[in-house]
Amino acid sequence: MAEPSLLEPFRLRKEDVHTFISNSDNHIMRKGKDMIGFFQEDADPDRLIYEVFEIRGPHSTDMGLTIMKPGKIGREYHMTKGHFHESESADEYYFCLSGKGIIVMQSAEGEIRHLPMNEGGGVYVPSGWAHRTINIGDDDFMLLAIFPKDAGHDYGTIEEKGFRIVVMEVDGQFAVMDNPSF
Ligand code: PAN
Ligand code: ZN
Repeated sequence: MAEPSLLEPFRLRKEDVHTFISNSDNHIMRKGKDMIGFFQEDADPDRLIYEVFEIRGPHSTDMGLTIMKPGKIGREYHMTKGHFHESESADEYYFCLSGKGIIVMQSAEGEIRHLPMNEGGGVYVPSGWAHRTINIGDDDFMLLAIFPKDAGHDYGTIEEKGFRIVVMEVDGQFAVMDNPSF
């Protein structure tokens, strides 16, 4: 594995995400073909849904910048796969740099929360809660996430069962609905 990058003090605004991107250690792209089974309908395999640029911090935390494209698959808004952290103690902080979205969180016991995320706002994801973000706006939805190095990402549980709720477009508005396949 590459050595962690040594970081200078920096700030991050929506205008200068390119600086973060050009310093990133890892780039993940999720297209329709990478998300088969996550949406109720399958997306065009080549459609870009979101990208993540990660910077490994030199000490206890890593950072991820997620850029989600606007759009829907059928009536379901673009969303991330969503995951639990493998480490039981790994919590996470999310900050919205631009756009309009929702974060859904679900505990191992099935308790569910959904919170709006808009430019300038942040959200705390406690340890033990799976999390997924959804772009309900017409523009890119950009998020900075900060998480412990040893967090680990468990995608399998969500891939198999999904979240208890889905976010769909109904009459031109977003609506949070029970997931029929949960
Ligand atoms: C984020 C997510 C990112 C992409 O950096 O990894 O938004 O979502 P998925 O990992 O679910 O595809 C984070 O929560 N890191 O822990
Ligand atoms: Zn996470």
